[in-house]
Amino acid sequence: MKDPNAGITQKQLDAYWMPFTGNRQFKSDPRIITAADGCYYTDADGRQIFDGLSGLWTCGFGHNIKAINQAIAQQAERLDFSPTFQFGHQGAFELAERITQFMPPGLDRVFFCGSGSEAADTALKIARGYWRAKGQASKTRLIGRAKGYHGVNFGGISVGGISGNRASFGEGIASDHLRHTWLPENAFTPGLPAQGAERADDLLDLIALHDASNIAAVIVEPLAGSSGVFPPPLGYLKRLRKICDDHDILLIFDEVITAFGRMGANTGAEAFGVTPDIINVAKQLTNGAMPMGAVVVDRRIYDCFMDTKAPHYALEVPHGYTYSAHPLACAAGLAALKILEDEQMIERVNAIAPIFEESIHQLGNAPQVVDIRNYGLAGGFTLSPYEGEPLRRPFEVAMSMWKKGFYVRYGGDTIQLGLPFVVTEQEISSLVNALGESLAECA
Ligand code: PXG
Repeated sequence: MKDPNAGITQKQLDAYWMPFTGNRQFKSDPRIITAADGCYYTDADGRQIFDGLSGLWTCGFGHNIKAINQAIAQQAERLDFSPTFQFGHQGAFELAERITQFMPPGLDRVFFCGSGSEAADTALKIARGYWRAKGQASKTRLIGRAKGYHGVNFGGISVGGISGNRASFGEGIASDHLRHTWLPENAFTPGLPAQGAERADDLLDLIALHDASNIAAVIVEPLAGSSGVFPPPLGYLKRLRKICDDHDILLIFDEVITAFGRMGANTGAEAFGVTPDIINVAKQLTNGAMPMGAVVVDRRIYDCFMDTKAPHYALEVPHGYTYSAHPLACAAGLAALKILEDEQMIERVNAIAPIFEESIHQLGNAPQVVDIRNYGLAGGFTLSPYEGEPLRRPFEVAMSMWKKGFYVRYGGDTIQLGLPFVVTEQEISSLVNALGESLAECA
């Protein structure tokens, strides 16, 4: 019998304050992961666990990708760290240009950071700085959307629309929120829901309230991910784009989950046919092997910052992180984007996505399932709550799945699936069968 705690002592368990984790529950029954390869984790008992969320939406290619590992190792030997304030290293420039090849035309200036949360706050600061540079300094308010997730820093939680992530922390920055796009009449719609484009008009109400002269930007996930996978209603993003254009408001797509393949396209912008002014990326950029985020901006935003009368040696934007464009992350990013292209990952997503869609919607009659949503290789289930305990059932389902050898994500009243791009039809079938059993057990 193996040690289920993998030799981790009680003192060690106590010392680690785990992120987004019920620490008391976890430490009473630890789930320790010791290795990963392909679509499977190994746990401390030696069990193989299927990775139903591609890590945390990070590892679309699966785990232990040799070309990425080698790129990181070789980079570490050559240049382990380089200051990126006032100095540059080759990988940063190379990766910036490479990223632009996956972005919609016009979005071709890249600011690096270390995570999706840093990308959110960076993009919001760039939006405010842009209007100030244009002499419209009153345009500071930032608009998010209910059910939106933009990480956990103060900007991100201010525009974020998951109240539980904000409730404990007091005042944020000046923001307001569109309503979410989930409508009961769309329940169980495969792909993009037909109803709800008019919810974009919420922005007109917020403009009437705050006035466009005080609004810097709107930030949305083209497909809301962590709140439970909510694809945009048909026509919604186009309408939002039009209103932003009409009122001189920047549109930011937070594509931390949707960029680099998961939507069966380079970006959600491409998948849904709408080009924002700024796109945030992270996660899949390095296939999760190194922490990295980036904010990709329309060239006219960059040019606006450069068009300054300040001395040529002055900073155009006093912003950046010690780990912006970290050499190891750049190496991982370059290797990952090469694989995305060479191994036709997007084509693979498009080939398997219809099978994923059909399979998960077979659970439409499973007990306690009140909605199923999907797009590309993202899927979300809403479960009916226990009386007075809305969060318990998804937790129980996810724990039951873990026991059966499947890692799925639970959050709020939802279960989320973000399958690896290299998943097989057989693996989808096993996962969906197990989920059906777990739902029945937790009915
Ligand atoms: N924006 C979006 C759209 C995200 O999904 C972040 C920003 C923040 O990224 P960092 O790297 O700071 O965590 C995210 C992160 C889930 C889940 O269960 C989703 C995320 C993170 C952890 C879990 O869906 N998304």
